[in-house]
Amino acid sequence: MIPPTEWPIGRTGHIAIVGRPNTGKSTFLNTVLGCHLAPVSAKPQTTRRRLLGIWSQPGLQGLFLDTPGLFEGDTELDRAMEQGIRRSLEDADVVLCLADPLRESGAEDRRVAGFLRDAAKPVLVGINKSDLATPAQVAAASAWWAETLPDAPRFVFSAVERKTLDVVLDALAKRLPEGPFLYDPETLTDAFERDIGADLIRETVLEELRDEVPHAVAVEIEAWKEDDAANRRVVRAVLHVERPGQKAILIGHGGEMIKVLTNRSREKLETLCGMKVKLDLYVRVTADWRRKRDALKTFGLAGARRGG
Ligand SMILES: Nc1nc2c(ncn2[C@@H]2O[C@H](COP(=O)(O)OP(=O)(O)OP(=O)(O)O)[C@@H](O)[C@H]2O)c(=O)[nH]1
Ligand SMILES: [Mg+2]
Repeated sequence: MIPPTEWPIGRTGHIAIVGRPNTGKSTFLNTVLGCHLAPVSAKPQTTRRRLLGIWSQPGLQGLFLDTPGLFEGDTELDRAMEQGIRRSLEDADVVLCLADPLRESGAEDRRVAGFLRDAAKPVLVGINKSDLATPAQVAAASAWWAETLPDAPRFVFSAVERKTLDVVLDALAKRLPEGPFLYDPETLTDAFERDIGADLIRETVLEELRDEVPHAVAVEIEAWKEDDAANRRVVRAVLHVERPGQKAILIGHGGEMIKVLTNRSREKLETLCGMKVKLDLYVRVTADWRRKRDALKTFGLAGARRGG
């Protein structure tokens, strides 16, 4: 820990990462920080709450805010996610809007652009996934954003390849104001370890289950404590689902699925915590939790929370 009086002065500010679902926002954050902090999956709507990632360099502290993908939904959860995006845009000194050239730009990107116009913050557009996209796809995405947000410079890169990110990172850094660092330069986030753990368990659910089921799952950590004698972390988490049928799918035939979820999640938690983890997962039905504000608060998906 470096004491606050010794934190350097330099360019310091918030960078909101926004875009429609699945454009690579969380992947970008993880690559910049060099660690698996934010949940990532091939399914849309992976991120549900904003996450602060602190990128400290000599003379520079970029406070990245990873946000949920913007889409139009009708549940309390969808509204809470949208609120998280708006709050992040309010807090931002500069915005990185990520686009996915593999999918045609359309209504969702138009909505993102509307949010950005309302926020009236400096915007850079990142055309991501350049390792997968054809030159024609990159050109089409670039042309669409040039027409939609003519003042926003565009950058092409791949969020899975760190070396391609330097140009956009430089451009973001230049747009941050001068000031004292806001966080200890040795820390990567202000999120609680148990919240990151909950998100990694949910990431595992997204990886292992198909269709709509993973979207009906919320992870609540009931216990997260040290077992000093055994030098390990003891974690008990509940997977809340909305209906009994989903509970049966999560448990699986003869308990096969819950075993897979427990083993894969445990590996991730052990990497996160740097120690052995004893993990117990339970499945509980909390009917229609995505429509209930109280449930969202209990699960840390709405209301006051850390994150920049
Ligand atoms: N090949 C390749 N895959 C990428 C790249 N960026 C992201 N991905 C993949 O795209 C998928 C979505 O990535 P995420 O980082 O979860 O996307 P997101 O924008 O945070 O998604 P939401 O949280 O749902 O809004 C994952 O399968 C990533 O591995 C990239 O530059 N190249
Ligand atoms: Mg994400």
